[in-house]
Amino acid sequence: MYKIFDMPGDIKQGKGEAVRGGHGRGWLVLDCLAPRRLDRAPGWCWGPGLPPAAWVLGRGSSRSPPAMALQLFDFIAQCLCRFLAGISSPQQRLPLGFVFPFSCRQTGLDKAELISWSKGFSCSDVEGKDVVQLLQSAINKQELCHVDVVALMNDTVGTMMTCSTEGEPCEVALVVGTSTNSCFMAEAQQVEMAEKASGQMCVNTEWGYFGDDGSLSDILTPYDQCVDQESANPGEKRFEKLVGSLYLGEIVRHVLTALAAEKALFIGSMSGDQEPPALEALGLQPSEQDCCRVQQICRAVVSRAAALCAAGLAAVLSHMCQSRELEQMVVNVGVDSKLYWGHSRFGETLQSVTGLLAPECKATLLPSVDGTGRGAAMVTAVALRLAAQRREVEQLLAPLWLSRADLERVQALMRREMELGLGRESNAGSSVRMLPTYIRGTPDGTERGEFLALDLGGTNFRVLVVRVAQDGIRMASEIYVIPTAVMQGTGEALFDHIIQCIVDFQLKQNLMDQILPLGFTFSFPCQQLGLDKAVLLSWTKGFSASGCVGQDVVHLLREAARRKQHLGLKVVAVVNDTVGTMMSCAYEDPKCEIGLIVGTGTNACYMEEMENVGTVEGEQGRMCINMEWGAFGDNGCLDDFFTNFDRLVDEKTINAGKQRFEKLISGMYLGEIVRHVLLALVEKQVLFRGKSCPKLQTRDIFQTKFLSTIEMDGLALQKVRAILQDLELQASFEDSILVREVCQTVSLRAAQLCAAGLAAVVEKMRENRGLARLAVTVGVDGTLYKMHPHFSQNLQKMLGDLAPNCTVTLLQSEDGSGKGAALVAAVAWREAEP
Ligand code: 0WK
Ligand code: BGC
Repeated sequence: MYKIFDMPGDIKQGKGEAVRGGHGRGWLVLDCLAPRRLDRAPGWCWGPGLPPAAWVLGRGSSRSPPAMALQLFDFIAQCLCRFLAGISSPQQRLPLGFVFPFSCRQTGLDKAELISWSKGFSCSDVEGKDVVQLLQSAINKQELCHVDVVALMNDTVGTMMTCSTEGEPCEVALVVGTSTNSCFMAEAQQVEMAEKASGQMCVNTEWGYFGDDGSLSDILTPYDQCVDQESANPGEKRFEKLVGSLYLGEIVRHVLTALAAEKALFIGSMSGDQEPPALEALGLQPSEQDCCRVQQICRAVVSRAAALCAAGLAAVLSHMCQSRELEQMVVNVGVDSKLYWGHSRFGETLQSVTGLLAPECKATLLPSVDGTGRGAAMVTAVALRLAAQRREVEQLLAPLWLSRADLERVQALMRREMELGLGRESNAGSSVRMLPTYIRGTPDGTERGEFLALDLGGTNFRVLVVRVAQDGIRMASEIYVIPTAVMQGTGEALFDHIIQCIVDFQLKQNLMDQILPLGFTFSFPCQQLGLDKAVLLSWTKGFSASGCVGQDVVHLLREAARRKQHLGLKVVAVVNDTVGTMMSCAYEDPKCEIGLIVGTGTNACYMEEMENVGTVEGEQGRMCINMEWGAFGDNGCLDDFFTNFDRLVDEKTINAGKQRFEKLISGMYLGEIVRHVLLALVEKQVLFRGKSCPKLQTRDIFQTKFLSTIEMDGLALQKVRAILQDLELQASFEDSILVREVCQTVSLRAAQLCAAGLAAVVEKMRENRGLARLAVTVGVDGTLYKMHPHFSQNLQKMLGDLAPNCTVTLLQSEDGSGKGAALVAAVAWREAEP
């Protein structure tokens, strides 16, 4: 069973005009096994039937195999050339639909890999190849550059579409010609190979192979065994060899031979080794009785073929009826069959036996008068529309696709901004502020004690108590919400709120009577003036509390404690969340010398050589630098990489023009970028049928967490539709796929940009240390990094590509930076002790 494709809505309704080839539009249909009558179909059809030579090219020929494939498709292209020379095709571009009646693994309307030849075809070097590609390159060789192969389909599908156009939707098709096959509209959720979880999907049964597993052995006669043994593919296509007209004559011949050998036929008119068929023509003098018997045998063979077909058809119909949970099912079956036309008994037997075996299904057999031409034209028309839509989508998404060169450029720009940021003179001109943290080393395991820690700046505000002991670290914590009104109110209110949470926590933890050293993770850009002194340079991530920028945040906290008469507060260290994360992970892995946050915001810190830190006195040892890379590009150095979608997002933020790198990467913004891309696709009529979506106009309605869900592997598209339904978006299957592609595009860009930034850092550290190879660990935290199904892999992969001389381990922080803040407090406390 091979999935072909789902029947897009408009085919189902059989929109006539495409078929009628309205407005002079035409499609080329190539039916490589079609009978001549096809040229009656509207639009351009052609099917001269390939000369046997083309079929067997490669069998017994001395030429090298590859040539064979080329020869077949060259031959087809030459015929097409002659055909087009004979007609004046009005349009520039000529879309071509290719009816290819062989079993193919189809991965798109214009992508189909040949699984195996049959019907005597055996051109070498085609199996396993994309047949559309082979045909297109042969056509291009004929300088037919205006012909595009836009769709390939099995002849059963062409038949089903053709019979559907006559206003009678067909959901099953049967081809009984040289060989036999069928297709039907299956319930998508039944088709495991397909992702589609709702609606229907056309499935090409390739029932010719039925019985190849021996399941038909009890009905195969010795005559069938003979025909199979003598065929080009013994043991294969057993069902086909019982039904297809390529074999029926042979079956009859073997029956006649056997009967003649048993002197039950042609008594006295046969010489042992003469072949019997076509009686007189074969030099036989058949008696009246012989003729009757031969007729009987022919009828028996054809009736059996028809009955077997009916059994197969009944199986398909019952399956459809059950999978649709119907008592009764009325269905039209498109039939393209020489036997059907050529042999009255065949049609009758097929109809009656089907009715017998599937009484719950009322099947109307609709013989296709046009073969597959008309249907193929329909599919080609849809393929064309889908291809045009695809071009629209690619045009719109292209600015979000970053090439390797783009990312190397971002890496180089980051490196340059880092160098500028470290320079005393050049610091002001850099968008990456490279803030010294006064942290000179990572934990050495001797830290001890009990500490309070605050973690402000991420999704949640956390208060923690951290006990650092010989046997490890134990923590207890509580999460508190910072309401938007407080985030964007006054500084006093914000810090008062923080103190209130601390008091609540100490009460709950029974710590009110203890004065514990406190480490404060404050995840905003601060000019650190000492371990416990940091001046806020600017707010980010939606915070804008007044009266804080330019202030020492530790002082603001102490003031609030004083206002709240909470005298038990002993702030000994304030750190950025990147630093807290690095310290926390370094406690587990001493090679951890970089901290990375990809959460609401994004940022990184790393251990820089003091000799390179021009903004701080001293040449010895190292110091942790908080890069504040979120602001990378605020000086315009990244403008080439900003798309209109990014500009639309930035314009609506409370810090427009700021944190530009952050707004390409972090969780606060990815959902918004996706929302704007979706709106643009709706406007281009390639999403949600171009219907306006009021809810989608709402800012922040498409949350970044949706990306993590939608991009989850194996997530049924039903789930994607459910998310979109919650946004009052009626998404089709195609819409859901497109929405997922947009999410993947936006999150991949974020991960790759992050990798470019990190590559600049590790490469600098490697050069700093004059190493050929650097092995380093990066402590990582942040909801986006932790929750997104592919972010970390995409980051790791691109990092490996951009910094091949560095072995970078991304170590996910489990306890957040609160633990890191406590470790910094422990070091500060130890050093402060007399
Ligand atoms: C957890 C850390 C915290 C940091 C946060 C970032 O403990 O310091 O600010 O990760 O991730 P977010 O919560 O913004 O997703
Ligand atoms: C802040 C950084 C912080 C990062 C991650 C950014 O918006 O400027 O200080 O490290 O978010 O939370």
